[in-house]
Amino acid sequence: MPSGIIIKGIGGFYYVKSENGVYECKARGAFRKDSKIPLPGDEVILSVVDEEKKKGYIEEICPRKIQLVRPAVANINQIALVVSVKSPLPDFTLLDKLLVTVMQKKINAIICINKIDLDEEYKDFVVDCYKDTGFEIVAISSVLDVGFEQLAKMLEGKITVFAGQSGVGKSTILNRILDSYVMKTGDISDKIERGKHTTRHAELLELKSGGFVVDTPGFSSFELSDIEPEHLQNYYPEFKEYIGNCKFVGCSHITEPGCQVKRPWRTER
Ligand SMILES: Nc1nc2c(ncn2[C@@H]2O[C@H](COP(=O)(O)OP(=O)(O)O)[C@@H](O)[C@H]2O)c(=O)[nH]1
Ligand SMILES: [Mg+2]
Ligand SMILES: [Zn+2]
Repeated sequence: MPSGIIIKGIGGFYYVKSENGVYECKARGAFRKDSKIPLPGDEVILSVVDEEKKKGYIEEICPRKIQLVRPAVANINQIALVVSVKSPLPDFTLLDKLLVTVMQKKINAIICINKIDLDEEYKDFVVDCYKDTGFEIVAISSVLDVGFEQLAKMLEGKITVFAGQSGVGKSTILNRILDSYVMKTGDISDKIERGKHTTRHAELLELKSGGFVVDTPGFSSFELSDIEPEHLQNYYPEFKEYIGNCKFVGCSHITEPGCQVKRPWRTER
């Protein structure tokens, strides 16, 4: 039986991309007994009932490597966290929460700094803030037409979810990337729709380079799961060289005197 990857699910139908094209499938396999619900990103085994009309059944869901809850998508390789230098200003707390979460889930992250045409200096400041984290950083502007090649390289052959506040330019970036890199030349109206809609169902959009991207409507809130306050420091890679040098044992790096984690930041700015 052929295998494929679910690219979207709508109204009980799942669209499965396989070697021979995209099949419209219903779920029927034994996995339903375990109330396992197929997700975009799932690798599945399907049985074809009509080759001409491209219809089939999902018979089996392969074990998931990873699963996100919001957006509900499986087997992603990385998350591109998008902030803009202006309109809106970066929400650093949200960005940090997302970075902590991806580290906890052991997902790779890319920090995309968008709309750099609006404030070059502030872009440098944001890069400076995150340069020691070890995460990949890319600066983008659709107005100046920069950063897209670098970003496209980072997306090659991977499933990447785009996340960030609404208005930072996620859909613009994706339309742009899909314009230049999409496999099939998509229908124009379809593309406009895609830009307008705040996508409710996660959908895998295929890149020419073999990877997929997933748009999200943006996070208004985000919950960190199960991290003890004293362990939070371990999710900031740039703290590592200073932790343990603070004056007080158990320093929370907030207001304690002699804190070495805060010190370099205070003196440099
Ligand atoms: N100046 C500037 N504006 C941009 C850029 N990218 C997107 N925008 C604008 O930002 C607004 C929000 O973009 P959108 O892609 O819908 O953001 P999303 O909510 O994150 O999907 C739109 O008005 C875009 O035209 C950019 O590189 N520079
Ligand atoms: Mg959008
Ligand atoms: Zn400290």
